[in-house]
Amino acid sequence: MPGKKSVMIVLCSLLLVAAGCKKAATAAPEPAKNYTTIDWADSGTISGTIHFTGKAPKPIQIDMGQDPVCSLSPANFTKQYIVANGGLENVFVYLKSGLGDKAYAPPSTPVVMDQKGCQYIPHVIGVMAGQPVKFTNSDATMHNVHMTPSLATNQSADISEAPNSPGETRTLSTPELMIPVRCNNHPWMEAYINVVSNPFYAVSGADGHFTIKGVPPGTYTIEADHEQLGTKTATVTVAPHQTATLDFAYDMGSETAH
Ligand SMILES: [Cu+2]
Repeated sequence: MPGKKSVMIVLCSLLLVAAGCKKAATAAPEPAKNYTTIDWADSGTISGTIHFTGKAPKPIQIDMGQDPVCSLSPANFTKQYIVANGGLENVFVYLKSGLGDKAYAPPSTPVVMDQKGCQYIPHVIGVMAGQPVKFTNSDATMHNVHMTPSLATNQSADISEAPNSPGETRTLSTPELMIPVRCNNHPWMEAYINVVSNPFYAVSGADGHFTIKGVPPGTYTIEADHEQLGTKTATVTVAPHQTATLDFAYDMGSETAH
């Protein structure tokens, strides 16, 4: 039966030759693993706040005048430091170690990063290694997704997306934090992708708060990462049905107290 499948195989082989096999290296299926599923009945929660002290640069309104479509969008501000009530937004928090040999299957549902109002939304995302990221364009202008991982095992991307494009999907295979995404058409557009090996992660919200649910009982190293201020780690013990509180504090070390 020389059906669709064999045609696909021939096509793929040709593409591999053309692409120097780079794509195949990351797209190869992983060997079957004994995956652990989240035990919601016996798990705990890690919850806390990313505190910020000192004086952060105030968000600056971006001049989007170079693109008439962008300039019609709502005002767009820099997102490096968003502090509200002493809490820092857009900090990626994840379970760095302590799971032992537990492995979790990457979801097949993509994490979506949209281009809307000539900015990436959300500004910071988390995704599991092997889980797709979908880049969509909700704007009536041409955008570009230029993703530049540092690790050779994660494939970079440079995707042009037409107005109101339904989007393209890419998958990163290896854990790596704060992979930058920029738009070649609009130099102010910037976002970060965090690839991790387990589903226990969160991004701090507008008040600096984060919550990670479904964590199996145990003692873990948790890491927080901010695009400018870097990483901080802490240890936390999670008990069944309990919420363990874990706060992090970043300080710009300025003359202004919080
Ligand atoms: Cu753009």
